[in-house]
Amino acid sequence: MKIAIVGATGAVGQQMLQCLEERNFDCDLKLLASARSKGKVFSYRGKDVVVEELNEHSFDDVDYALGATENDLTKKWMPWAQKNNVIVVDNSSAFRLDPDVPLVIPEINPEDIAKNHGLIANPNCATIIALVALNGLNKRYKIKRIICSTYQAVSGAGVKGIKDLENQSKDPSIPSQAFQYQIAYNLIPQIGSFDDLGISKEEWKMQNEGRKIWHNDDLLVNCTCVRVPIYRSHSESITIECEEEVDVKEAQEIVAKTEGCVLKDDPKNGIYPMPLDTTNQDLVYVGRIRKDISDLTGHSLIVFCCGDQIRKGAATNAVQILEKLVK
Ligand code: 2RA
Repeated sequence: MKIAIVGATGAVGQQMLQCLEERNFDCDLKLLASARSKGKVFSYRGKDVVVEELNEHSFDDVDYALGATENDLTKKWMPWAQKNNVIVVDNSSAFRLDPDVPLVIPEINPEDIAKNHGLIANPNCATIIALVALNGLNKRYKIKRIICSTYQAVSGAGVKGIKDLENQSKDPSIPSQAFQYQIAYNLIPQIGSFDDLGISKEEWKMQNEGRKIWHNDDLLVNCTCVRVPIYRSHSESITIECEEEVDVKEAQEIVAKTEGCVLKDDPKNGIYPMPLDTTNQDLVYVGRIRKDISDLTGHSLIVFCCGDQIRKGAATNAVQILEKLVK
């Protein structure tokens, strides 16, 4: 079985390679990237793999592909893959809302994988981290509305974002490559362009994608997405309004048993999720669970969660989908 990683030298592509290696995924691997990266050598299961330049014949001998390129490039190479009946798991946002394309978090809607017509989309990182944290609570309390503030790591903007933070942490005068403003010692309340409602592209994703993943077209979400000077983990402060009355102790027990989650909730003893703790591992940490005192109906709960954006927010989720595909 031959698997291609498309965009193999970017932050997500490199993490996909590492995830496959960690899982000792039995396959021949093809690494595809731009001409700039052609000839670079990486190791996979003890063998050297040389990066090849992506072109229309790249998929002639490929069975599955993991997509780790931006939207425009993804739209260019997807037909090349589909012409060869390659099954693609794509991390870009290009096809996420296409009705014929399953949008999957394996812990939540694995049954949707089988509905694919050759393409499965990976949700946005902030969506994955929030919905994994909330999935058990949604099953028990039926979430109607989500109000979410995200604190998104620079890795969401790829290698350039990581480099900006590295450089500016030493010398803040170094101009940003990935952001409009200095990111070190700063916060930027913009991820993606704004529409006429003043909502950014990133902020629409959680509602649009959450509705598709949870099969709930009535889900209402209001997001404020902020870029923060953290390397790899996204953090999210989330208020959920539910159909059922919520109970904090029960909610803690539910989260502790929710697949993909770790309960970190003993604030008086300094136990709560922090981005440094979730960096470079695949679980979503959830804590600070408490009733929303501003909702007198008792139907609202607040949680705080953290997850590694490059791993569970992108690469690991895609590899988990691939594992279910090839089983
Ligand atoms: C970001 N979620 O954090 C977007 C894309 N990875 O920039």
